[in-house]
Amino acid sequence: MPNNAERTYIMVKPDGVQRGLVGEIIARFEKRGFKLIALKLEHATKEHLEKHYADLKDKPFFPGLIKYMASGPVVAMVWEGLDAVKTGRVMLGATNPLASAPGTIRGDYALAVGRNICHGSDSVESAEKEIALWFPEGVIQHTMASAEWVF
Ligand code: RTP
Repeated sequence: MPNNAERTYIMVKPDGVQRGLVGEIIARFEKRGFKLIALKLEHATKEHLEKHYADLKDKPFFPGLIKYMASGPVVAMVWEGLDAVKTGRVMLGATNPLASAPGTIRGDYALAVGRNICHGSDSVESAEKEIALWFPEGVIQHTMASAEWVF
């Protein structure tokens, strides 16, 4: 991984998968210049999702969040590139789609905070934990034949 690159965990939530937005979301990250490191479709268990959202366990919406996230498969991905964590969050848009700017994924495709299509790590530290949780098998190392400015 280049010195200036970081990795982020991006997930298409069950509503994004059901609505056929997987390709659109992948395309946005590819076109922006990020490098795909890992990808899989997974129907996560409630126990697994409770680990992913452990920081929110005391929130009133936690049970509903877990039920929603366990309602169907998600697409788990790792993307790498310059400022991947922060830029990934910008590309997703604000958590509540009512506040998400047009042009962002949520701002273009979502209306409700409880059905906001996608997830992105909020810090490098969270990304490391989330990548380890969703890809315990590890991720493959590969190089792409591309110009060095494509991260
Ligand atoms: P995410 O982890 O999914 O990327 O979302 P986030 O960091 O932008 O927001 P966070 O506060 O961590 O919330 C996680 C997810 O919980 C759902 N949520 N529902 N008031 C509510 O009903 C409510 N608030 C949050 C959303 O699906 C949010 O993405």
